[in-house]
Amino acid sequence: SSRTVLSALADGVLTLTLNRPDKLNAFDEEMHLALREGLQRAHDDQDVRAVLLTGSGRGFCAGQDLGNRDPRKGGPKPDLGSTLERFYNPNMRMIRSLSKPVICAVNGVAAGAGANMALVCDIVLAARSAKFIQAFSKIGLVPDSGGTWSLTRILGEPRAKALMLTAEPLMAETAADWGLIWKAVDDEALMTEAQALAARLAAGATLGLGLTKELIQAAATSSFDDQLDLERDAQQRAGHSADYAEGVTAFLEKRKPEFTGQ
Ligand code: T3D
Repeated sequence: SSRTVLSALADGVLTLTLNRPDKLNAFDEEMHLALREGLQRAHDDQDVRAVLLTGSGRGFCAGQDLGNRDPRKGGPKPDLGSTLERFYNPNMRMIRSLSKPVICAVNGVAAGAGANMALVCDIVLAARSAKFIQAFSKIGLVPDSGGTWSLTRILGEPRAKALMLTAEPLMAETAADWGLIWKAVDDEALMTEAQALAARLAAGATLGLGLTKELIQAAATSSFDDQLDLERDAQQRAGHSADYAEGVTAFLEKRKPEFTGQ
């Protein structure tokens, strides 16, 4: 495992910490690959039942490391379509398709692909001092990492366009008021609260939570009838899980359930 993404498993929570603090955790190839490795572990390891993504230092993630894109250094122009295809997009897809909850603790500024990566996560908490910046337009690029999809769906065109065309920072509190994230939390409380939430989810009925995530994501493109069918199929699977049996037993015995994730 790499030092550019710290990876630690405790109580079923795999915490992945972006760790290039001097660059506000901007992405270079090594950090992309390290994040991919962490997400792959989250997928493969049965002991991982929730993921907590955060950043070290005062920033969450400043998007692409522009030091690696210096035109003054000469050479051919970079093929950014290829870097999205090879590095950004696979990680965004892994977060979204992971059948375990991914909590994001946005500890500081989230800019460019860093902002949009946060929005791919399932539950986003942000420090009150954190801001989200669709920085792309300032350097002549288009928003990526799903930003044109997420912001447009969540906020609608008027706010998505204003944020993306102007690159004006959006404070955590407003992001929460607009429904872009789950909540803004006092800076000092962010990590405690995010860890508690991640631990709670990691102690949950993992199969059911994974299916729930899948269903919600399918809703965007399903008809009502199709969605009812998907719910039927997912409920059938959940109904066969050990955690469902435990959940009902615990209810009837008036005690807390002890879910195993199976
Ligand atoms: O290229 C491709 O593969 C295509 C994919 C693109 C995806 C993208 O994400 S494009 C967007 C890239 N990101 C940006 O344009 C954001 C650039 N950064 C900023 O605008 C500002 O740094 C922030 C608004 C994020 C934070 O501002 P502030 O004032 O709090 O901090 P700062 O002083 O600007 O940054 C602190 C240090 O981090 C500084 O280094 P120094 O001077 O102390 O040595 C700064 O250069 C460095 N840093 C911040 N962001 C980046 C970065 N270094 C490299 N790349 C960065 N993106």
